[in-house]
Amino acid sequence: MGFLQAAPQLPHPYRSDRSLLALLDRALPPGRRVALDNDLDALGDYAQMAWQRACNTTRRKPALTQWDAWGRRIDRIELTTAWQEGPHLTTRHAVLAAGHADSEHARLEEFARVYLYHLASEFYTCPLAMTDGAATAIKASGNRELIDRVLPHFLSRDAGTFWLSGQWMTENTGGSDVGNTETVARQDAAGQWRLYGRKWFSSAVVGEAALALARPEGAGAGTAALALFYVETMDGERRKSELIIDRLKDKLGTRELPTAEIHLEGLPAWPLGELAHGVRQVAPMLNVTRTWNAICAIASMARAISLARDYATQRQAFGRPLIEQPLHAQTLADMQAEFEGAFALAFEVAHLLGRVEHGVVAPHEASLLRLLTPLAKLWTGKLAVRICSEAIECFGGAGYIEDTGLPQLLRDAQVYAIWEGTTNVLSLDSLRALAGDGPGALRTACASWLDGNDNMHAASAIKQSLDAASRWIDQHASTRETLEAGARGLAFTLARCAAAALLARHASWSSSHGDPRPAAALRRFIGFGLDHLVTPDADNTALLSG
Ligand code: MFK
Repeated sequence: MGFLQAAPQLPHPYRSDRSLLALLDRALPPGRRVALDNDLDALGDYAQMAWQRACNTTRRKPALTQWDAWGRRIDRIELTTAWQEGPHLTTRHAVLAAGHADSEHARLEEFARVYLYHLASEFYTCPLAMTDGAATAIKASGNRELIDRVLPHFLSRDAGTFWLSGQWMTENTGGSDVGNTETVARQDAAGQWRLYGRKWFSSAVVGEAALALARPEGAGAGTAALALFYVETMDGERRKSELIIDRLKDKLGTRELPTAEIHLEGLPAWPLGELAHGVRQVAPMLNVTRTWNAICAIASMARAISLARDYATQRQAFGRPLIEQPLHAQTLADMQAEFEGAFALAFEVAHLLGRVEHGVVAPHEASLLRLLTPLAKLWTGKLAVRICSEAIECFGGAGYIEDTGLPQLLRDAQVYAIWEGTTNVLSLDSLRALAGDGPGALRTACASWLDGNDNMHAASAIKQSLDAASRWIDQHASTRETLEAGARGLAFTLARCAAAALLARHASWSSSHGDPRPAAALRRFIGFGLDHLVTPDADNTALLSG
């Protein structure tokens, strides 16, 4: 046998992640930091084990069996090993419970766990995100009976009592335009609400509960007439007969995740609140799941870079390791710099969410959270695809080979730009946030993050891009079509400005603690440019005609 290339090794995802370690040291009081360490260490161990296990076993997919041998409808879904382990990992390490603890740092501590657990969980984090979002929306509804019934299950620290919740919004009529929802809610003779309709993307169908949008019978058309309902899916050990699983989706990625098409044929349901404005009621859930999306996106970037960097130290080409080849080293450094900006923004959203929920914020910070949430989601979703694509190229042909485990990183990353709203839908959502106090809140925040910073170049580049964005908004404020056509460029500009200012704050802290690397990342990040504004063409018809 001739030359054999060693496989890339995954460094410990917690102990080797200097961005996460430094963030927690900077942001958490020492007592909380120490208390968190055991869970993060254990989740890092699990992630390392799961990577090894995936490398050494044949990949499995969930399987749906609709009928038993005797003709009874059973809709049984067999899950992969990581999914079977999901409830135990989640409850043992308080992945969800931590986020609802009574502390302004609760969300930061939750999302540090999510970041480490995500890839090892094989996207079990998708229904966990839904469960976290459902817990948040139910709390916000103030529905005491429901809060007392479900929160002990959703936030349980015991796998035996833990429940997963889904979010059933998407229908054939639209993943984005949920105002077209066709599912109907009807009251039976006993006054019980029941749902009838088809839900097209149900990623938590193995769960015990869900929040579902439906149109009460006789209500008008459009978004405002929709109501938000809570449903339970199980009758003891059996799935309720009014919930029928039609099939599992055959997806580009996230194949361990049993995403299903389902029918509701009179499933009992309970309204969360008033029988209208369901989208307004589900919005707290959307904003939480979009934060999960951003954290999961940076987890994919971290994994891709970590493997590519390890490989670059071992793989020799043209007489030296790849890491010593100037262009390869530059490519890895560029990926790292973009990742550090994305990391800073995603975790700021996570921390801010907890601070807003606990009322420990400056006056502008609730509006800031409303704006940064879609910005972080849309920008990290796209960046994850770019970084994962670049990373698999770092392995040459090996990166294109299925059983290296590398192509899966790219296929899975594509979901971040789609799940919980596409890039364009999120760009339009950021216009909603900008219509309020968003622009002022972002300027105030960037100024405070840059306060006392001696990197004049970064401060000036951020200010220039924010000024350009403000001029752009003023210029197009009265032309809705133009504003919408340019919303993506505007959103990318604002996301990058916020990320750069946060990275500057972190670089300043790191430099004073003896680590110059975040400052180097900031220089590269600014070097890529912050301004992505494009003036949309007044008339795209000519360009788009066949
Ligand atoms: C990981 C595994 C993945 C597996 C594969 C998955 C593949 C993909 C499956 C999917 O389908 S994911 C897609 C999930 N769908 C979405 O995320 C919804 C996308 N659409 C939107 O986000 C729309 O913006 C939205 C439906 C929320 C609203 O659009 P509308 O119908 O035009 O409603 P409208 O009138 O603008 O907003 C209704 C209310 O909600 C307003 O408040 P008021 O009633 O007080 O006026 C809005 O201000 C409020 N609202 C909307 N978005 C909000 C919000 N409030 C707070 N935060 C937000 N983000």
